[in-house]
Amino acid sequence: MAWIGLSAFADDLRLWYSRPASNWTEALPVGNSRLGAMIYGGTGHEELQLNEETFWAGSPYDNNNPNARYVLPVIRQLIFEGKNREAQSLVDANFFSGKHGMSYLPIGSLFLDFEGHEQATDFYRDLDLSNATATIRYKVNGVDYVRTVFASFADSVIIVRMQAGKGGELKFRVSYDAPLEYSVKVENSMLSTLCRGISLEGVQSALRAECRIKVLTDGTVAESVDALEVSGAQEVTLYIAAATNFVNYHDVSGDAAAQAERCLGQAMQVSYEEALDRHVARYKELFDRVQLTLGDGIDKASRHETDMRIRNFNRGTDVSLPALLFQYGRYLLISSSQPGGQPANLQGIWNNSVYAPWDSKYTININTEMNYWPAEVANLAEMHEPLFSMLDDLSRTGATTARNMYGCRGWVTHHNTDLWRIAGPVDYAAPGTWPTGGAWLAQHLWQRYLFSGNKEFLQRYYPVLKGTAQFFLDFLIEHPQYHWWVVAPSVSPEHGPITGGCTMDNQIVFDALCNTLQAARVVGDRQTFQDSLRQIIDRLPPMQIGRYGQLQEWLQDMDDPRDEHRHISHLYGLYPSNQISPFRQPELFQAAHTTLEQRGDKATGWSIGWKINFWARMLDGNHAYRLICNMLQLLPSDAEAEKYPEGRTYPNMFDAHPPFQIDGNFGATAGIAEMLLQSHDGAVHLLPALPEAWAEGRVAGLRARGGFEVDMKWTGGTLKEATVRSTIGGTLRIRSYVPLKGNGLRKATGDCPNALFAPAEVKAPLYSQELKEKPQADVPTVYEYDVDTRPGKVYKLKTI
Ligand code: FUC
Repeated sequence: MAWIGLSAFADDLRLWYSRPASNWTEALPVGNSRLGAMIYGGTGHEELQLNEETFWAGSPYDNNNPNARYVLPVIRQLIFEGKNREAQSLVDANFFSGKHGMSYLPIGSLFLDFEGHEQATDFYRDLDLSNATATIRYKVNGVDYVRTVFASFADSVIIVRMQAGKGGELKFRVSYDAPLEYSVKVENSMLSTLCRGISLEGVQSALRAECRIKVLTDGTVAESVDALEVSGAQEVTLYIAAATNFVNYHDVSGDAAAQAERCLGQAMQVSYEEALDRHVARYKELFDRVQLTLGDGIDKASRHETDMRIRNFNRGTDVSLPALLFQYGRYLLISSSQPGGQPANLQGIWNNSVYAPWDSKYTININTEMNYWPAEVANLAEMHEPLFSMLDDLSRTGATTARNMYGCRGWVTHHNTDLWRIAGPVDYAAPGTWPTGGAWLAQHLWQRYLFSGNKEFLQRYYPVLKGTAQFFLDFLIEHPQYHWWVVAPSVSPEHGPITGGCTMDNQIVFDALCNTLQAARVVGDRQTFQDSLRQIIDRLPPMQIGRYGQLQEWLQDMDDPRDEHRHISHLYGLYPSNQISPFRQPELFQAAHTTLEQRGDKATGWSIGWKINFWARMLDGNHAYRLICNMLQLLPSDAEAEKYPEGRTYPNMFDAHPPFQIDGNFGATAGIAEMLLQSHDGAVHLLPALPEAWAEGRVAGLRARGGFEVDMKWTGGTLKEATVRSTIGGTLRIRSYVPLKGNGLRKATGDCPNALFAPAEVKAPLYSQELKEKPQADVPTVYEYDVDTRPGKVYKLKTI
């Protein structure tokens, strides 16, 4: 039996602990997108809490209220007359269906009970991000026991391998329980379980989850009514397969039992060793694309348990923990979002509650987008695919919503959706009146194109992107006072009144129309359509700078400089979009800076994740790092949230809103990447926001827009060398704080050399009458170079 020793390398990619988990946020997640398990690692009593990504409450339904169409003109009139409360009441009465979205459900837990193992010694458990396996080991009466768990990326099962250091010593009970109505059958060394979904808000339940738990062993297996008893074994392999009858958002005619059995049958055709090899090989193909070392490569901190590292992080001696956080986000995305599967929801795929916070569904006024921010830059483009497939679905359900509720072409989605791809407004007016969710999500299609240059991909998804623009061409209305074309009714997400033309909407509409226009040119759509987009783009509101020097959140200058609300939606234009750039609109950049200062550094988990990215875009590495410090504060458990009000990371490194939401993990991964590499304005910026705390380091495999892949090394806080691989050719414009030399490198001249990610043409900002002086931004000096690249070629750059 090979023990994993404790090493002291900064690149150590393990989360490890000397005790079993005592609650869910101490348990460790494995997943292959379809199946997920939270592993507690108990010695006497082990629990694997299980999920299957398509097990949700309800059945196909929609949540459109066609009354909206009839009251829409009145609501708009009220908003333009400043009667926002009256408008809100009308929205509340006519836009909602009483259906708030179905919840994502757990499929139960597998229990392993080892009598006499309660008092174990030499306990160790880990999750190894380098090979996506979890290990538990301990000693009882001088005998070593080891358990290895992985959710196979090659086969659609979870495999648990148990070994004893001495023949015949393994003896345990296998059982199952679930928080929902279920039944268990036992035969052929296998538990077959059936778990029923739930009805919610009048939507009948249609889904059932079938699970198969099969034991293979060199010992014996006895069967009781609802459990298996394994004894006299030295080795046991346990296979877990599960499936539901979900086929797609309008079809639930699948055969769950047959599918679970097919997965089990296929997985059992190969030996355990081969299954493990295949799993690890498939995973490494994705995970190993990016390496990040912070510090000098050797770090004493990684000798400490992960929860201790988080607890101590703010003492400032653990340089490499953010690298583990970065890679954990990549691990979680690989584990929760595989091609052909569902997109990662609010909790990825890991949920133990029938009534999870916010139903563990898709909140698309920030959270679902944030889940996918790392996909391209952190070199996991394939993981983006489930989101694209959801966009395909939403473009259909959302077309019905657009037509029935607003009488518009194209498609629309509001601030939430679920497995059934509802597109109507959810909850009530204040958060739910927001018809720009689908358009934001759809910008991921354009980003995928910018990172890959893949025209076939763009052609394939062009109708989805175009559908968002078509919706706005019909839906936008001229504001009678300002004469700009605005979205009304709407809200600045979860903040402020029902309104028209809030800044985030203006920015999202700008992207939806401009990016569709650029895509239309690539795929060769009609000139008349392109002209109609151009005309409206010219009539959108500009970004405005208010009396406190802030970027205005609304058309009216009504921001409160003491407001610390977690949503900073009007900075969408700074990140993830690039409408506010230090190099092109220094005044807007400064206004965004003022807004960030006003909102402060304290926030919920995902909001901290967003702020890391914002400060990276501010080119302020030390401030971005301060936000990482705020995120890496231990919250031992939800029960202790009051005692640890600043806690934002659980012992298992899941991000704490609190409660657990996975978006913060993904926001952190994207933010760390954004600190090291940015690609906006047609330029690839090397080390744009490196904090002093990361004076030494190296990174390999980050992706930039324009199809470039970048490796970098730095010492003393300064870039030393970089390697850029070009996948599709084209002009590479490099931005750096230090002068560079390299083959073919020449001083940059002219504008936007790379048509693939040229800067957005944003209107000049407007200033408040009360603002005495134009904001002046302190934009650092950069060196800019151009290289003409060829596909497949590598370009080596060094500092002079
Ligand atoms: C948005 C946020 C909340 C929470 C929820 C799931 O509504 O405002 O903070 O993250 O999504």
